[in-house]
Amino acid sequence: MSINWYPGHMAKTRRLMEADLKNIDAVCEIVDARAARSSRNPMLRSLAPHKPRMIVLNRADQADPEVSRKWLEHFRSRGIPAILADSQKGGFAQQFEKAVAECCAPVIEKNLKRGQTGKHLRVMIVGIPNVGKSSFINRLCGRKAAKAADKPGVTRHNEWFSIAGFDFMDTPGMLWPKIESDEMGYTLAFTGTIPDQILDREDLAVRLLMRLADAAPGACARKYLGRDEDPAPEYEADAPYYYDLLGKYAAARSLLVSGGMPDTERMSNVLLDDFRSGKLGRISLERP
Ligand SMILES: Nc1nc2c(ncn2[C@@H]2O[C@H](COP(=O)(O)OP(=O)(O)OP(=O)(O)O)[C@@H](O)[C@H]2O)c(=O)[nH]1
Ligand SMILES: [Mg+2]
Repeated sequence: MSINWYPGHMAKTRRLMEADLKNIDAVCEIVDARAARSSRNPMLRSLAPHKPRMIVLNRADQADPEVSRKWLEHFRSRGIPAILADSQKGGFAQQFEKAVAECCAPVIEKNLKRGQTGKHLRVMIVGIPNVGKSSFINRLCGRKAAKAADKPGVTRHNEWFSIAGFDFMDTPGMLWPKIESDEMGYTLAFTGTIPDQILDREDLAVRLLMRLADAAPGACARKYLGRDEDPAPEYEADAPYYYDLLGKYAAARSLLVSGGMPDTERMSNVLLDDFRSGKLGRISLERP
């Protein structure tokens, strides 16, 4: 696979971010709790190496809670303040403020020394596309301030939003120019970071089935076949077996093309949508 999705606006985003760095106190990276490795942008580390940073594991409602707890430990043990968030529900404001205070301790001290007690902390919210940056800000602001929608590439400009004590800068989702590893690229495709239009959804669905067999054994069998396990493999090779399985799920849901063959294309859409919307359960594709 060569996922090489780096539209022009991402290069522009990078330039704008660099220009705005002098105006901020901290960088808060929003990461997908279901894929906390692949959803971190390696470019961001080099972009602001000297700014205090923290991590929000968003979409925690869709991830395996036990795995998320391990990711929290992982980041905290490396000295990076981290919290879990469900930006559809909220309820993380206090924890977030505590984490910002932790990573901005030197800034807060400096402001106090200068007598600037009411000065807002300015936090740049960054992350890959569609991870929930704007939704996260909306939860903190308690209103639909920033535009958010279920597709990548919604936010197009840097924009400031304020609440008592804080200014947040929403930024467009940013990927890096070339996703080197196939596994990482597919993970980002499964979670909806890369638009499906540039990918073969059937191929993606078969690959997702292969990943789910490891990450959440039995989840698809329960959802689509009403049993705990998938039928045993009849083939040596993986891909034909999983393609066949996709057909079995399609048949069980009566998704058929004319002639009665399973409609694996429609089933691919169902599977990808179900995974992305959490209908297969709380599943984490990556562990620390
Ligand atoms: N289940 C769940 N859905 C979420 C969460 N956060 C965001 N979403 C959904 O994810 C979709 C994308 O959210 P946005 O806030 O637009 O994401 P973004 O990172 O700002 O996206 P871009 O601006 O396109 O980079 C929306 O449909 C949100 O409702 C979350 O914590 N849990
Ligand atoms: Mg956005």
